[in-house]
Amino acid sequence: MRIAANHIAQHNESLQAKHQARLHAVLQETDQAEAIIQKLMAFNVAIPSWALGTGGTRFGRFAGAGEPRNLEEKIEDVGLLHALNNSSGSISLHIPWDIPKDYAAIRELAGSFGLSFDAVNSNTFQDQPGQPLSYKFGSLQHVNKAVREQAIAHNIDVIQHGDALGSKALTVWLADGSSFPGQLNFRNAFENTLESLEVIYKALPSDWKMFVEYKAFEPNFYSMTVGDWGQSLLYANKLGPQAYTLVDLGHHLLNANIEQIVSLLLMEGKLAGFHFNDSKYGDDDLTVGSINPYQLFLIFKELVEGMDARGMNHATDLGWMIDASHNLKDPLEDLLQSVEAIMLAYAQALLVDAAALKAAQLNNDVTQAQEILQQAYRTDVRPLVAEARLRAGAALQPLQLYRNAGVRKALVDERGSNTVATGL
Ligand SMILES: [Mn+2]
Repeated sequence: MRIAANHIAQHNESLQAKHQARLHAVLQETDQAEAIIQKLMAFNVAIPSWALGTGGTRFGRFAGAGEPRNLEEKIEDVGLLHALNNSSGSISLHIPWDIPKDYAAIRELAGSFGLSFDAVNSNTFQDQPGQPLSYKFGSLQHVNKAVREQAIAHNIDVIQHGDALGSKALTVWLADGSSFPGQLNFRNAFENTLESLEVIYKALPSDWKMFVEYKAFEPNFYSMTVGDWGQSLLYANKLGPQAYTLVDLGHHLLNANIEQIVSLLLMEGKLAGFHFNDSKYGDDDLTVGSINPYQLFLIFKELVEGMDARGMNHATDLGWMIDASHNLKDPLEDLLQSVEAIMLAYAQALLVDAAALKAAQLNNDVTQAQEILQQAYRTDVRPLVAEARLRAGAALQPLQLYRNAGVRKALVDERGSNTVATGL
């Protein structure tokens, strides 16, 4: 299914007068509006292929309807999002769930929706049918060299699939670790993992990056072999200039100061990018901005400040991706909300008066520093984000158009009500 351009135009026309009035109000607040709109138009967030179906919890899964049945339909779904918001211009694939049968045809299909291929993700957190050796006790860390070699070969295979599609990064997230004290020798686990990553690193094309994602706990509950940003940074520094630390917002212990982590990783030139989601307790994988939008704003404030300090391009120099799971909502509606939350936080961060903040910091004017941040955070930037979409031919109100156009019903009619997205 595709949303016709004239359908979007009609939708925008019906909302135009109200939009202009709201835009006028925010233009009174800042003289940066035009620059912000340009940056918003250039910004894109990758959609992971596994977020297009219902995720479920470890207690059960309540399937949605009209879920994508194959890679082609996943690309179609991301194409729908991108047509609606002009900010979902790439898809992140998961191997082996999304192995293409025909690379050229898949590239052509993605191109027809204006999509490119973001980082490819390997999977050694579960055993695949027919796999000779098990990852029950880890993959790249495993005490048995043959298991490590199998996991290395899989990661190199993922690089080759990604390369054929035009991806430029491999994301490695390991479930490796231990659930009981004494189970694992920490140093041996680290050394085995490093040695394995070194072999994978050598297989990277020269214009590729390796993203080393960390996670504090789960599925292992005593130790994780890439458990925090310090450990990830150790691996990345030892591996070399193509290796970076990937931050997933849900992969920290409760109340960790993620914005400070981001700031220091950027300072070191080792921040790969982001997996966006939101959480209340652990790795909840909820809709971005649904629980703590202020934290998201503070993170973006550090991203903008840190990237500007290094002269980086906001849109292209880091990897931006959603990594969420949808148990209750329509996945496409959830993703529209998540992308919107990211764009709003980015726009608010761009609004921060950096010079005034620096002056307040140098004067130890704590009150004024807080005022400057909250002035930006409390400005209603929704009209700026909507204007960026309007200029790009996308929808002023993507979620409203998605519902009014009956997109989910059309997908159910086409795919059936009992589909289960591949890989889930
Ligand atoms: Mn992640």
